[in-house]
Amino acid sequence: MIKSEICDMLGIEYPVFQGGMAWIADGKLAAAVSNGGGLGIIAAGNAPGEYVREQVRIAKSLTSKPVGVNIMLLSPFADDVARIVIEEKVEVVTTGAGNPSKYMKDWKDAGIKVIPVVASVAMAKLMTRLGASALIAEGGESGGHVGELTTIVLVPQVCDATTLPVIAAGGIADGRGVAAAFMLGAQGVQMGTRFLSAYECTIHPNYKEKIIKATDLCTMVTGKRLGHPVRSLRTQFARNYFKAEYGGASDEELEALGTGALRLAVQEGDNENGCFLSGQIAAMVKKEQPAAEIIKEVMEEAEPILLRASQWVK
Ligand code: TUI
Repeated sequence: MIKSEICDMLGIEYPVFQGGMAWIADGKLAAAVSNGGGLGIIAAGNAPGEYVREQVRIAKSLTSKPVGVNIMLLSPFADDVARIVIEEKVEVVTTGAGNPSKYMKDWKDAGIKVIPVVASVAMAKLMTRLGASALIAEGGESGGHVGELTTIVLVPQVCDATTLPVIAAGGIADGRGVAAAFMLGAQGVQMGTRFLSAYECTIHPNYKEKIIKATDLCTMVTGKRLGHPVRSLRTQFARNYFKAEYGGASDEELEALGTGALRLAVQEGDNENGCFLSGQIAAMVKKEQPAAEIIKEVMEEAEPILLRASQWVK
């Protein structure tokens, strides 16, 4: 059994976080992951604070285990959500797509464990200084908002820059990825794309099918021109957006193209206008299965790989 410091710190059985996927990671999915021994995380995304409060209450009605909330810092509702996680006594807050410095003191005073996503060494150092409990080092193989560095390059540098436990994210969907993350110095993993295939993940069936049928070169990054690069499946929508981006569309036209695209993918399975966020590892997601089974399977796969690694040492 693979146990690490992060398991004791958070009171979880397996060092596995479920990524806070906007429009996707609701209270039901988070509770299923937490009941399976990982850390389930509700995504605030761009949703109003009251939606997040409702999802926290749903999760807490379904599990007695700790549950986290991911705050997407580009959201117009980030301030509201930052307050609501305190009111709802959420145990763990993760943050994404920005710098959470201005909230850190209030969260820490409320006893919340703050685990920011960092995409650079500078951010890792800053978050360590401001009292984060751990760090998620997310490489650009991940789905959604992406940084510049890959997981294999980012994780060891973040490990060197901090004394905190590091959770690796981006490109991890099976035991080999978990073992590799541990080899790089991480002591836990966060997976997003793999949990898209969980039974308890209530995305549109078209979305699940696209993930399960995905192949190695199935994702692309759009949005760089407006400063918010996002990795998604290489659908007609993504190609059209990319063409508009580099074909002279105005900023306003690009904003209009992107508006509502995540919701259209998740709720309507809209092939033409939906933006199906996905990590590069989608090709390795093979079937629908319960969240608890995913966690157990991935961690059990990692064990013999980690044990075997020492055979090469002569
Ligand atoms: O946040 C994510 N992934 C996301 S958020 C999202 S919703 C969205 N919608 C429209 C535009 C943009 C996002 C979909 N997927 N992952 C965590 C993550 N955070 N990856 C990289 C970062 C990051 C990047 C820069 C964290 C901190 C950072 O610091 C920059 C700074 O402010 O110095």
